[in-house]
Amino acid sequence: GVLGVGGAEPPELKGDLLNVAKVSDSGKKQRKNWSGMWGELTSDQLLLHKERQQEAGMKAGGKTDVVELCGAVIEWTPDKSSRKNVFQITTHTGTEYLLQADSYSTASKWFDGIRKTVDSSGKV
Ligand code: I3P
Repeated sequence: GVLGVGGAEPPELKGDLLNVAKVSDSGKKQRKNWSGMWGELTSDQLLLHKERQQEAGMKAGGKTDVVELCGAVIEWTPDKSSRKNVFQITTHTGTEYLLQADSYSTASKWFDGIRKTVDSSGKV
């Protein structure tokens, strides 16, 4: 589609439980350990909340992983897991996350949203 003057607002998503495995931390390989995290896509970050209430800012102290999307790369990675619908985000610092949902529509909705954010975040 054609973007209007000023570009489109980045998409924002939340409310889905995503399976997440951090497989590299700044280039250092991590043991693959899947866990369910509540996703929240902002204009430039993917927040991964351990607890759902954190989405609403209702709960302090819970764990949230912040994935910076500026300069990140996102790709489907069917060969990196026995699970279906797996995609990978590699941040500009070399941290790699695998994300997965059993529902293809959920996985593709997040993939598309994150990809749009990645694409728009380089253009200030
Ligand atoms: C891993 C665990 C992961 C699995 C991974 C295993 O074992 O079973 O769920 O990834 O496979 O190594 P462990 O808990 O002992 O570390 P998938 O679920 O994505 O297949 P992998 O090594 O082939 O990635």
